[in-house]
Amino acid sequence: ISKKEARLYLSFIVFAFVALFIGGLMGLLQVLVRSGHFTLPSWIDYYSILTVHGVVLGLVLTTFFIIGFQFALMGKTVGISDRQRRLGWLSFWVMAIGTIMAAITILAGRAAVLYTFYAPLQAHPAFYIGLALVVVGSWIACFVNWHQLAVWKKKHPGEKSPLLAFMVCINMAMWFIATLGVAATVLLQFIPWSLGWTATINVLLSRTLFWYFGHPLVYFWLLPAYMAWYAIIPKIIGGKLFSDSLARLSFILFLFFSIPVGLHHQLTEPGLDSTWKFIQVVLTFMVVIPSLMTAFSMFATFEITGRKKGFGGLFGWLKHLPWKDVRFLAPFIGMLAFIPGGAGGLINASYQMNSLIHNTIWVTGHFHLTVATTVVLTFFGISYWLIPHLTGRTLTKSINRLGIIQTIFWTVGMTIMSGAMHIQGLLGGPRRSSYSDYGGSEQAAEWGAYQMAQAVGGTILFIGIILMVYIFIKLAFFAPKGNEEFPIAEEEENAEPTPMWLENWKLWIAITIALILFAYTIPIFDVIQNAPPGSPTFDWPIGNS
Ligand code: HAS
Repeated sequence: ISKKEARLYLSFIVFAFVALFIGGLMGLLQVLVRSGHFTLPSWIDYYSILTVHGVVLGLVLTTFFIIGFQFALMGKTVGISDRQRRLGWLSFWVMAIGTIMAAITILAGRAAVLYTFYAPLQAHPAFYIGLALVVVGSWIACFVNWHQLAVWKKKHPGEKSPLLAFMVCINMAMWFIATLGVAATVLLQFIPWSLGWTATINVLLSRTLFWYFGHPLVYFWLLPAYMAWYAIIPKIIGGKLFSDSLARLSFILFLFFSIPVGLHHQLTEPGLDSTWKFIQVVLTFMVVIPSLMTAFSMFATFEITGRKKGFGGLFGWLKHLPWKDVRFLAPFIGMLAFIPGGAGGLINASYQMNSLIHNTIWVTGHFHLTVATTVVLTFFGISYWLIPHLTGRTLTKSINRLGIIQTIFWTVGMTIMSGAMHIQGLLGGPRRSSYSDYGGSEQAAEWGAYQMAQAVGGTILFIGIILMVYIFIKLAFFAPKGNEEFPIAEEEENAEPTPMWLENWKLWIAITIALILFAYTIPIFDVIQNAPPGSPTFDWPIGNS
């Protein structure tokens, strides 16, 4: 890999690790405050910290890591030209400037609007302009990635595209279509409103457009982890990819069903017809299918590899897995976490059960299992080989051992914290609130022990973050020089050849758009027609002063 290329990919990843440290620190403050045993100094506002935590980890760490990783995958599989690389830098700088603008606004206390930032909360215009820049920067990356694949295809007529490049382009297609919703609400609603050009805002429209983007956002996080599970983990365990066609099909299904499902975040919301909520719940259950296909494929890969190595018996093949290799262990624990994490998602999506958990801290527990464990542990697993590969160093035995300790800290901390969040949520504990005994209420008294457990789990996790940042610095600057492998698996010999129709991009995009139009046209029309024209700025308890 050329130095110039490596520098581009690494810049995105460095940004992500800085975000990890800042966001993690804010997370620690939150669990401490919620435990009731710690008060923030009067000049720090709880909701500003919660906003930094959500924005920096949920939006910045993820987006920067993903785009850096995806660029590295594209560079490796289809190549990158000088011009594409320069555009990659443009994407980086536009996103970085946008992030810094938004971060300064939040730290100045002018954007305590949480990472979902929908109305009626209002932030300073610089926050929205910053976010718009992040989106525009990411679009540049989309176009570069698509162009990279197009150039490759031109040079290789009639050949199927490399699997990882195909996956990156699907993820970017989904991202592009999804971000149109958030771009619309930011440009047409929030910026004019925050600048005082319009006196009111259609709250329901802003929330609906946000969730049109907000749900595919979670799959934008998940799919790079799936790229590693499908195409990289098999190589690390000494096996092969179970089926190229199955992997492609599952990504296509994600493209179809990730977007027309946002209403499952708004099931309790008045002003939306329940028929459409129900339809989107059904579509939500469709988006579960590609995850089940992935689980099947991973089991198949593990079992086939184990049996080929001669491990028999019902579960004997489990023994062959390289448990002491952190490049495998961290993502594997991510997979395990996705079993309860995904099951929780099914509960959330079930129309009736949603009313039990909505706006409780159960939801926070759900996404700490899914994004903060499944996705983040897989990203850590990727970092152990990608960073030394980019910096011309190697993952030594001692760093590997430290990585295993880090993984254990993460697993233990997250199990305690997320488990306690799930239970407290079922007992009615609200999400997004600082500590209160609710006037001595009996129900609130039941939550105390779980809040303490979250503080304990959160503290263990913070140690995990410090360890990870230390490992990152070691891998980037101090590990011995060498060549770390970029592991990409080949397909099993006896797999059926991948049919070419799986690359029918026009058809996939057309079906995606048709599904979106079906699921969203009438709800959006209703929201514009029937919702009250606006609502006053919401000043309490989260002020916009
Ligand atoms: Fe979710 C809320 C439904 C997946 C993230 N979700 C959230 C929020 C976030 C989030 C951030 O329907 C909060 C948003 C906010 O701030 O308000 N979610 C689902 C469903 C799925 C799902 C149906 N969510 C995710 C993923 C996320 C994520 C992935 C991030 C990466 N979620 C919801 C709903 C809400 C929600 C409602 C709104 C709640 C409310 O009312 O506010 C599905 O995609 C899940 C399908 C997954 C599975 C698991 C498959 C298992 C696999 C692992 C295999 C393991 C192996 C190893 C092979 C069915 C693939 C095994 C080896 C052995 C040896 C055992």
